[in-house]
Amino acid sequence: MVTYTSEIRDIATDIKSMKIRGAGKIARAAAKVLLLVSQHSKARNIDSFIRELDKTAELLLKTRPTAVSLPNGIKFIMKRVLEAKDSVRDVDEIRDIAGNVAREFIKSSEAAVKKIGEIGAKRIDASDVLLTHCNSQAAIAVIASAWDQGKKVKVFATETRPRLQGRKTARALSRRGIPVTLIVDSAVRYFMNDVDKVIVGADAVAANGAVVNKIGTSTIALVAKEARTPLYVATETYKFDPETSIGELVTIEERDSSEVAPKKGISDLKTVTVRNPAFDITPPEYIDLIITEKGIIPPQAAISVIQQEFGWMLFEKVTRPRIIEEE
Ligand code: RI2
Repeated sequence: MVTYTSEIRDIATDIKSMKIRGAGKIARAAAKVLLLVSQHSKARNIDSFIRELDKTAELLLKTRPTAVSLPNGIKFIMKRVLEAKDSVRDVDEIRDIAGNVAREFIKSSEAAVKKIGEIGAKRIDASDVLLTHCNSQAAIAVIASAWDQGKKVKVFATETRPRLQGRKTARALSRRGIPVTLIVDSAVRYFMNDVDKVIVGADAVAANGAVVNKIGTSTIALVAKEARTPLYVATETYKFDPETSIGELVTIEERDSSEVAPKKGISDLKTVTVRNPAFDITPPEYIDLIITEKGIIPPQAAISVIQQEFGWMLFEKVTRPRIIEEE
């Protein structure tokens, strides 16, 4: 039996309800859960402890299906724990190792966002007008870092229906003194000729360089292409999806209709169906650069990142880190 404290359950529920959201943040929250399980586990032996981590991973992976940062973060931690399994003396030692690896993941994930900001800011010119969509810590890091270097950028932020996360972006940028114009998603084409660069985050990057991000990103990319406005994606390398290199498709999360229209009055009408996909896919031809913490790459180089970062995972068909057999 896994000892789930209320804190652990709350984090899982908050990821599902999107109280905790953003691909990077949910990966860090998942790592924190594994850290808490390691601290609270009452497992008497090494195998039982690993089984507890595995069960917890299963619970976490059910929360949100699209952002690959979540399974990649979990697999990173599980891999390190399993590597240590045969050389530890007892369950306390493996618990310590699991906790330390989870802490290490959280720290390196935060450092990656900062680094993306520094690297990405080099591609922003003084007085650029930028456009961003949804609420991405990585994209905000680039904008904020450019601003901190004295580049007097201005930003269009889309409100991002249906959950209006663009308002969070407007708030975050405004707190730094950055001028922001908040627009409805459908005004993107109206303003695109005033924009120098589009910068968005990612929930997953496929082996062919396609980027999965908040619904509406691919439409913005289309409009940017028409206006010859470059589109940059800011993303940590742990959002690259190794399974796409063996032909797996990224699952697009479809959320409840109530986020789009109230159940009473609209979505209860007999002939009305409400659809609410949370993400879409922007093909590589619409992406100019991908800014990662390891450097800037063209989307076509995504496969190299996957080989370098996740070579160990390739050809291991792991939809969840089921490492040891059920009892
Ligand atoms: P960071 C978000 O997904 C948005 O799609 C955003 O662009 C992406 O995660 C990356 O965010 P959601 O959780 O990791 O709001 O850059 O559905 O913060």
